[in-house]
Amino acid sequence: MTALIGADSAGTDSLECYLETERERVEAALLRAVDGLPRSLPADVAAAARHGVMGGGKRLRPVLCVAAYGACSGAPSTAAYDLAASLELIHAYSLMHDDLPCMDDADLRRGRATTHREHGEEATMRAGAALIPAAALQALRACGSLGCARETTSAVIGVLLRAAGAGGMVGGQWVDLEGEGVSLAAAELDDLHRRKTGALLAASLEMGALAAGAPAAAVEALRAYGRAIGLAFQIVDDVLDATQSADTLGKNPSDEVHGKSTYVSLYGLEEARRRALDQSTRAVAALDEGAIEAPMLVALARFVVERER
Ligand code: GRG
Repeated sequence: MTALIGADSAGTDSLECYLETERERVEAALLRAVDGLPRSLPADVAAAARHGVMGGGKRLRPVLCVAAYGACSGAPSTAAYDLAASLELIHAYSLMHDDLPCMDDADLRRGRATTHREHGEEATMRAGAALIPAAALQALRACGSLGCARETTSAVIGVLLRAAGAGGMVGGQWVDLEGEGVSLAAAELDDLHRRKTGALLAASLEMGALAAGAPAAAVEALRAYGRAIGLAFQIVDDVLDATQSADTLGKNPSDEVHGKSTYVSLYGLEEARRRALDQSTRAVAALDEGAIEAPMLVALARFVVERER
């Protein structure tokens, strides 16, 4: 299988160009999604949702989804970006709720005021809740536009909702909250992050592959790639939290403040970095094993460990 995008080269310049173009397409899909939110939403809730969704960010999950779709079918269309936007709606809600005073109590996200600081706690809570079913509807409509069969549509939405739910992101967040001030063992930390961060990242790849009608072996290879970069991503997140300033991160480093166990507290900086690199290498090996030729996914595995925010 060959990726449509960037099949010739995956150097740093081409990765930056690719990411910029892809982010613009994702932004356009997100704008369509936000403009399409139910008119019944009260104005303050709709404004909070717009703030949370359109607030920038790396857009890594949708980019991965479209990259997987492209690697399996060769032709990402507008509808593929609409499908990918469903993941970002879930991600946006999780950040909006995570920043609330009852959780991280954060003032800054992506270099600007968090949604509740701008629109109030109540509107932010409601907007976050409204984004969950909106994401499922978004995926449902996109699968329709992509011409997915009924069983494929159901599999794609199942992957999204399971990754977002108690066995995935929400469950990981519970473990994270319960783990504040407690020293977690390595296996517990892996489990926490496989759920809290890794599940949605892996779902991004799996959804793209499923929607493209990829054979089971390719779906499995992309899922394995997703799991590995999910772990690499989180290890790097801990490294950045321990080493970077709020200016660079666009948010205040908070792991130490909240007494969280991190890969840095467990292994130290150097070993944490080595483990992130190891997971990135495993991700690329999973693509090779699945005979998936996708230079941009290879480059994205590198981007995940080399990123600075
Ligand atoms: C009430 C238990 C409970 C759950 C609600 C709040 C919540 C659901 C889940 C939170 C999950 C969470 C905060 C995951 C964070 C994962 C993470 C590392 C986010 C940062 O992702 P990036 O770096 O951010 O991709 P950008 O800004 O680039 O989009």
